[in-house]
Amino acid sequence: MPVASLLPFTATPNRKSASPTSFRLTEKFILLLVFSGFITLCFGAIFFLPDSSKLLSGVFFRSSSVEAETRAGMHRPERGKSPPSPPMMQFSWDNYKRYAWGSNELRPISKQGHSSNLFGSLKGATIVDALDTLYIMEMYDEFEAATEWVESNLDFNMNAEISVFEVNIRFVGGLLSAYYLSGKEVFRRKAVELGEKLLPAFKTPTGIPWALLNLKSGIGRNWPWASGGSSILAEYGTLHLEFMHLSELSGRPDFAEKVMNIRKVLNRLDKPQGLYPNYLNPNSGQWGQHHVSVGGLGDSFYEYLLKAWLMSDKTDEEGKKLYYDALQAIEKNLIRKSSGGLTYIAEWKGGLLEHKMGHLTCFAGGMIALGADGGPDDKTGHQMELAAEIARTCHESYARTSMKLGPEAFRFDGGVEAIATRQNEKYFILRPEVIETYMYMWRFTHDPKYRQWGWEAVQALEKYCRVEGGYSGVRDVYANTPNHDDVQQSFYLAETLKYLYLLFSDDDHLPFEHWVFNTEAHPLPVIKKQNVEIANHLK
Ligand code: DMJ
Repeated sequence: MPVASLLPFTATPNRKSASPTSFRLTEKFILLLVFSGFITLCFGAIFFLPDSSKLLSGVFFRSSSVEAETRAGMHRPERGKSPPSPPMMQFSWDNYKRYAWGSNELRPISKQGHSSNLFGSLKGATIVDALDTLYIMEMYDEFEAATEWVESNLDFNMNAEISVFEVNIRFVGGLLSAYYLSGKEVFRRKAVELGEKLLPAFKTPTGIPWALLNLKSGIGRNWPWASGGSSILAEYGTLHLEFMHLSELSGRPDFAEKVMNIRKVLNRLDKPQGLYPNYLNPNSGQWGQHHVSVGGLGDSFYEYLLKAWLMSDKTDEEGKKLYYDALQAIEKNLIRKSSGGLTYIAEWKGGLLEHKMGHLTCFAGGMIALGADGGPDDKTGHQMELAAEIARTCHESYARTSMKLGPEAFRFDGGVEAIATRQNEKYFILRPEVIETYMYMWRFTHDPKYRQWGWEAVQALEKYCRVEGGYSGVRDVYANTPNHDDVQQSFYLAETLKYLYLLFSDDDHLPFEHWVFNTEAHPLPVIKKQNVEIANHLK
């Protein structure tokens, strides 16, 4: 509630000309009394916060300019006011709760539960993925219901073959964030318990983990389609942030040891042109096919190098060097400009470029902006320009469709630019990466076009993806009417709606100097310098 509304005599039109000095002495006294009461209340509230939140109070809690009126309805937000996503979150959540409670995801057209093979028979992906978004949006009743579900139903003791990467980024990441935000012990306990269940995945000759793991037997294997039985760069390279926090919270060094060993294996290998191929055999420790991508199969590996450095309070110099060296190789070998002036990140197959960029690749605008001011040789300005160009290209991929939503992949060949040409690349599954980049660009530049672009995405989501039972992906963003895929992905609640919310919030809401977002948008606190002994000890 704004302080002004607590006062007995706020400036009304009749009083417009009354300056504070024109108040009578008794009015001044009452004003002072009410104001000091308000301050006392604030301190009292901080005192009663749970422990972890107390540490972060003043860091996490929003500034007064983002009002708590956001659930009222959809309207175009003014700068710093009422993000559009809480009503969207409410609608997604209510429908999930009504039709699919306990299932991994919601089918919003057929109004029933949905699960992909990524989670095996594990349950509740949407609940765990959405916990922190509910908390951040102050949907505390919903957060309580989700907490109760986790306490009574989230069970890892099952004969389930799961994706180590997906379970780590969504379940471990979701539980860790929920713990750090709410201070509730159940989340810490469940995160560590699940982390322990994932450890057998690292039982390979090199310590590079399997992609798939049976939680009961501890037997792992790789995706049958992956080159020569390889593990995938974006999968084994996207465990670092969560595992460092698991060591931090459990006092067990083995989580950190496992991910630091991945770096050691990579450091020993030759990198073609300084690039990291997407496939690595966990038995031989040799690269598989020389395919390189900053999109699918590669993406979050690069993200986690940068964020490992940031999350270590900038003590992880190795992570920093690996990130900036990799970015340099990416710029030299993969980043190109189209004849129409659009900068894009191509894919690399054994030295040949495929002039295609994925929706997934669009996260890179945000990543490059986030890393810009730590770059070597005063590259900050250059990297910010690069990030802005990528954001523009990704916006173009949205703007050039009928629905103003981006395709899964778009090309820069055969006479097209930023347009999908293959039918199986025209779908949109509520992915977050473009909005994620708008959010980072907004924070670093305050250029209003990023909020404008975010608002365009909100309108398109409402027009084409919102259905009676929730939000659905669409099969062809170039069509005039939507053909829905009938899935409300858990990352829509974890990422897309959260990044939209942050795009329209003030900068001091989850500020970057204190929080790092995992690749599923789960905020993890920076581990302050005095707490990084475990990591240093392992190097
Ligand atoms: C999310 O699960 C994560 O962002 C991951 O890194 C990539 N894919 C999805 C969203 O598109």
